[in-house]
Amino acid sequence: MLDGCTDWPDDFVRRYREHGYWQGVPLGQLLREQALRTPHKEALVDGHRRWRYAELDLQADRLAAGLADRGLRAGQRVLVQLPNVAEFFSLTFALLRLGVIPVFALPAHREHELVHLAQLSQAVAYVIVDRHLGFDYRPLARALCKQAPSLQQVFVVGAAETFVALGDCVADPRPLPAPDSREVAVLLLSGGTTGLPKLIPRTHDDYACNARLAARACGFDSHTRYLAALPVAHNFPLASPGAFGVFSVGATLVLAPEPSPETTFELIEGERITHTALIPPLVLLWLEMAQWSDHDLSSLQWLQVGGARLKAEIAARIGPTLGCGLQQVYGMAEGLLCFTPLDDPQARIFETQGLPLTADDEIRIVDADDVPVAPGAVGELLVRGPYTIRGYYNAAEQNLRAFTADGFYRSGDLVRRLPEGHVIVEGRTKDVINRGGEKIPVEEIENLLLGHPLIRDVALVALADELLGERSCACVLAHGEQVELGTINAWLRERGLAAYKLPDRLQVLREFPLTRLGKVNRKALAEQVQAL
Ligand code: OOB
Repeated sequence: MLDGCTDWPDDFVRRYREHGYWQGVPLGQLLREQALRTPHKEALVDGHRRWRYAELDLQADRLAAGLADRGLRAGQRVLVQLPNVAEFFSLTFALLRLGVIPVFALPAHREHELVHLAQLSQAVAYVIVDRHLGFDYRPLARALCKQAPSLQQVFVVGAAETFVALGDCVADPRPLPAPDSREVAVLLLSGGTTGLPKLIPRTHDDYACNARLAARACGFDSHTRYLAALPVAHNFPLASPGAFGVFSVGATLVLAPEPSPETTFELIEGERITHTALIPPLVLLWLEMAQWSDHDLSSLQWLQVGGARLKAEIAARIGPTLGCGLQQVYGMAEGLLCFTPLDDPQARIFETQGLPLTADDEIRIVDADDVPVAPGAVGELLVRGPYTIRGYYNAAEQNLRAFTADGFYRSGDLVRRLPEGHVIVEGRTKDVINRGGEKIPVEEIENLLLGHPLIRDVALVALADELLGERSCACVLAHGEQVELGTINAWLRERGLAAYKLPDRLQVLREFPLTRLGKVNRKALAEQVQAL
């Protein structure tokens, strides 16, 4: 396995193979098999572009050959920051076929996040689109290259300016040695744990298992027309089941440039979409707009919702308003996926986050001392299984904290389980703010803010919010002068912080409430500020 990654112990490898989770097929081959089976079937729709399976397969082969000619080699990492465009997939499959490992940044990430990702992964290349939703990624690439010396090449989808156009990196397909399915296929970003974002190595075997079994749990078949409304760089629309789930059954993927109802309702009607996935704040927006819209949404069969807790009252409005079924999804880029079964009674679908995907997802719910809690009680969810990582990439020290000695991942989520096994997410122990599904690592923002000349001390806390579930509030002790949200956020933006991580509110205080041990009492602080 790639250096810096933690492999599963041999007995687990044997078990996951015997039980059929790991099928020994690299992800690039999944597309090849589908292209041989149904070459003329529509694989991918991006605006006016429609690629059949044979075309997507050929594009990936041509790019793989072209990128190999430009020096990319198996085991190297490439930072990929693409929105929902067709090239995301031709490129991803090209890299997968070469054994080059994509590191998926979100389109919303900026210099601050990208420098960290490039350094952590030692990526040799960076792939962007020229512009998307009014933002030009080329100046960002120039700034990034100055700070991340490992980046030797930048490839651009669209107008390349001083860089190389991805469209020019094609060559005649040629046979390439297939990567080992036990190798790392992709590096995903963690939204999950305390501290700076970490990289999650997912192997061909485990990620294929993730997508294939998720597709089954969600009832995908070759007639499925899935709309990717969320950014496909995220694990949920990428492989849970998302795009890879779609390709695993020979279905059709339709890409939305952004998830607003204005854009997506038209696509649902025009493309006869059957399935899609959203985070809770978007559900609210869709429900609101559906009452006014005269778009025909009747093709929509299932709406998957995950990323943050969905309120039962909102869940209950989905069927009557959108005319489709709801499936709750509780997942994490580190692995574990839970889905409400499609045929569960309504109450279960509204009030739980579903059942683990496989019988070999071992779940432990423990107290602060790692002792299992009584059945039905709330505790931290620990998990081990055929598609859950055993360690972050190049993070030996953090891995000691994030994993138990016997290989369970500490999710940092507080959950309880019903007697039938359904998981209900009740809270968390980790220092992350879940802003409607977008994860804000508290420590990362606090460390940045501590660098501001007017800020003496800071604690970033989550406040309850109707739309987002949670929003972030920077509580600060200031040096004399006035500090204001606008100026602080402008300052953070200058440092290249992604917009979704900017504090929603700023509260200047004289002092922080402390715990008996003299640490900031975040819970008391959040309550105090919420009440102001
Ligand atoms: C998904 O993945 P990540 O890696 O961005 O975030 C994982 C964390 C979980 O540990 C949990 O804290 C939270 O997001 N979460 C939920 C949730 N789904 C995820 N909290 C409450 N209710 C839910 N339904 O967010 C993700 C990955 C794959 C599929 C779906 C979501």
